Amino acid sequence: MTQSIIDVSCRFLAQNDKICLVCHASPDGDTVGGAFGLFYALKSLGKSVYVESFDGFPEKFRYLYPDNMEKFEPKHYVTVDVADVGLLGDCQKNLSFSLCIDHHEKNSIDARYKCVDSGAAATCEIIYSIVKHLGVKISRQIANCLYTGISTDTGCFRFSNTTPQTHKIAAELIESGAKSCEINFRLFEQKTKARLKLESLILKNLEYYFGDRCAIVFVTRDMVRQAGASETDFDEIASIARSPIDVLIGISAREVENCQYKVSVRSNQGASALNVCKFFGGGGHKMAAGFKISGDIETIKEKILQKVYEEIIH
Ligand SMILES: [Mn+2]
Repeated sequence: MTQSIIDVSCRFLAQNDKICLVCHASPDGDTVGGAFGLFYALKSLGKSVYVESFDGFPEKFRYLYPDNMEKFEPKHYVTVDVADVGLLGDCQKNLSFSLCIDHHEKNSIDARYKCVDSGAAATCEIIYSIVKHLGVKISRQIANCLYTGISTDTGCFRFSNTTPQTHKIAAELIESGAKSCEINFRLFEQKTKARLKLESLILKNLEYYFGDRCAIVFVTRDMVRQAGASETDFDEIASIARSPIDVLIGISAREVENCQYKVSVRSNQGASALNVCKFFGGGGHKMAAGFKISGDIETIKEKILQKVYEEIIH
């Protein structure tokens, strides 16, 4: 990312006040961590600032946000980790945005200033540069926020978006007091009972095909009910089907409405999840893609397996 975009963004933030930072729907660690990292930095400069999430802030990020936040009529809206207005609440969609800070490849937010770097593993990497450039000392609180975002979006530094720069920033955040072990334990090891029950049902129903090179599972509404799972229990659930050692393509099809399925496809080196999903009108990244389909389980399964067969036997 060019330094000048950071310069422009910092000049805007330094020269303006009464700022509302906006998070995306189903807020994750990057949007919440990024927004609050910047929130604490701007607060330390004496600014009036608050964070808005129309979807609320998940309990699992309770350690990142303050008990009370004073709201006011903002002069400026700044989006954090929001790729598209479709990820905002109805009352936010038509706001005029002063600054957009993001790392998604396709960012369609209409903002006066755009600070978008698709080479960054997380929006929190960009916020890190902004905070440093603003001359704000990275406090322990800011460090915890930014570390949470980076660890979230890199799947604990396992995904291919992780760069040497990612590790360098993470190291500096730990030096500034980020509680990396505690955060990673919370994010990647600790689970609700409902989530564990859901995982056990998924493992029980996982089917293998093509000499174990494909694993597929249908997550029905009945299974979700049985587990007592809620929306947050589905984070990264699609990766379970890809985890068995010989699997090239792992598929999880979640029933969202009666006989309507949201299909998540994950692939390992040597196969493209995206190829499979494109055929069904979906999209995504090479190793992680998805699509929607309706019908009965057996018919859908047959169609998907046919396409997977073509993808892995070519
Ligand atoms: Mn992100």
